[in-house]
Amino acid sequence: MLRIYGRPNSINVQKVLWTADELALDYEHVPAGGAHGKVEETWFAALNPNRLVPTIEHDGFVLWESNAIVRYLAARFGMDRLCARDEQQRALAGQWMDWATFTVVAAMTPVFWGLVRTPETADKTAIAAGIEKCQAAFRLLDAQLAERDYLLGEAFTMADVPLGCAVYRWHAMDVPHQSLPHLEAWYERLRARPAYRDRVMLPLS
Ligand SMILES: N[C@@H](CCC(=O)N[C@@H](CS)C(=O)NCC(=O)O)C(=O)O
Repeated sequence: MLRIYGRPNSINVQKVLWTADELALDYEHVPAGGAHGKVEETWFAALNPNRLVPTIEHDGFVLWESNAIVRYLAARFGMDRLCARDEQQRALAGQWMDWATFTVVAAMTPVFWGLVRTPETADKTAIAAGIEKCQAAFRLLDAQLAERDYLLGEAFTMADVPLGCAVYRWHAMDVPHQSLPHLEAWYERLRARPAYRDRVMLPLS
C-alpha cells in the first residue's frame, strides 16, 4: 500500500502525485501541510521529523524529500520507462532534477512568494533578481531541449518531472516570458499529458 502525504498546491507534492499518476499507481492521497494540518502532529513527526511534505509510506517504508521520492517511485515501478537502468543515464536524470531544485526553484521562490503568496510584503529587488536568474536558467534549458523532445532524449522520464512543475509555475505567473521555442515545444508536450494537467496545472496558491 502506497500512501502519499501532501497538499496539492505544493510544487514538491505535485512532483510526487504527477509521477504516481504517470505510473498509474494505486495509492491513497492524504492532504497534509498548510491548511490541511497534520504535519504538527506527533505521528507525522515520527514519519518525517522535518514536518514537511511530501512524505510517503510504502508497505512500511517511509521516505521524504520530493526528488528522492520521485526517483524511488520511478525505479520501483517505472524501470526502463521513467527510470533508466543505465547508471549514467540515471545520474543525468538526477543532475537535472537537482538543478531544478537548487538553481531554478531556488531562483523562483522569491518571485512566487512576492507575486502569489505574500504580495503585501513583496521585496521588489528580490523579485527582479529572481526573474533574471530564472530567465538565464530557462535559456540553458531551451538549449538542452533544442535537440531532443524531453530532457534526456525522445522519451519522457523522471528528469522532466521537477522542471515540468517549475515551468508550469513560471508560465502561470505574471512575469516577462522570453521567446524560447524549444522550451515552449517541450512544455506543450507536457501539457498533452493528462497527469500533468491534473496534478500540476492548478491555480497558484
Ligand atoms: N526539500 C523538500 C522541501 C519540502 C518542503 O519545503 N515542503 C513544504 C511544501 S513545498 C512544506 O511541507 N511546508 C510546510 C507545510 O506545507 O505545512 C522536498 O523537496 O521535499
